[in-house]
Amino acid sequence: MRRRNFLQLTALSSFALGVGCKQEKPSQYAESMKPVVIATWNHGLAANAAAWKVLSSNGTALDAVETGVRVSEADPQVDSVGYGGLPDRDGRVTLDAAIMAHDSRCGAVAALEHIMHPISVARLVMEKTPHWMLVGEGALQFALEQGFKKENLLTPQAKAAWEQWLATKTYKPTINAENHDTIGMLALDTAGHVAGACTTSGLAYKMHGRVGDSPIIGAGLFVDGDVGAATATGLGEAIVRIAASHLIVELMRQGNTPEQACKLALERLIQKNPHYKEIQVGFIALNLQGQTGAYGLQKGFTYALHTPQGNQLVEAPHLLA
Ligand code: SD4
Repeated sequence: MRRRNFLQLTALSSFALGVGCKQEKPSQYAESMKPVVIATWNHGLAANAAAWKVLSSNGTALDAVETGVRVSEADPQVDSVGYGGLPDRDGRVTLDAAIMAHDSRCGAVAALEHIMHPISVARLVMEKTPHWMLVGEGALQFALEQGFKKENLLTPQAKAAWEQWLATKTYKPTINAENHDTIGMLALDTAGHVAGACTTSGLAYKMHGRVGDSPIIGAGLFVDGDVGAATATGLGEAIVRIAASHLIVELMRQGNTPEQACKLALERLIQKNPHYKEIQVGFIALNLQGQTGAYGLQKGFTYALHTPQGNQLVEAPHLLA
């Protein structure tokens, strides 16, 4: 896949990989590490750059994560998010997204069709309705009422890939080392608030109506303003079994670094998913001191980290040999 073509391992990775060190002086660390934004996969770099514009002008983490992931949603080259996303097995592009703020407000959409920016619809579900999630036709109806434009999100490239898949006549959608790309993004702003967003077209060639982990608060995304935030990418069916993002935040609350928390969650995930060797899952996490961490189940999970020192792509450590 394209994103692996320009992997850079830099000096920053030793910071990003965290090496499990606990913070001696959290308050000083906080001073030096705000703002910060971290996002999954190679396309997280472009998303981070957009988020950084918001953060560096003292914008909120919530605005930053929404602005950031919209870049991937609009990019036809990113085939697991928004426009250009691979369709379900019936050829329909159905989108899942969630957003969460430091004060625990959250919004989500699932199985939403024809709308390029599901993350912005999720934010409006949070801000303008008494609910946290809308799905399918109801989510579309709400989006149209809010002024979003109905569009065809199936690009010729994604349609061709689906037609090729149809010809195989097998039904075993998987998320292995190559089939994934969901963007999850976490940010800490200059005011010390965290927020997160996660948006995806989900598992390629899924059954129509299938919803993954990404829009499920606690599974694909979780934010706690007292602790930090976490988000997930990979096979949703495996991630929901351990409510992974909530678990990671709770592990950080208990004193683990973001990297340790991501690793421990993956250890739990393999206990609960006997077929773990066939799938890929990746987690990223951020705490209130601006410390970040990530872990992949298998080799190849990359993430983008933007600190005041710059925007870098990092390969996460991985659990399986
Ligand atoms: C899902 N977690 O729908 C998503 C897919 C994903 O990168 O992460 N793709 O299960």
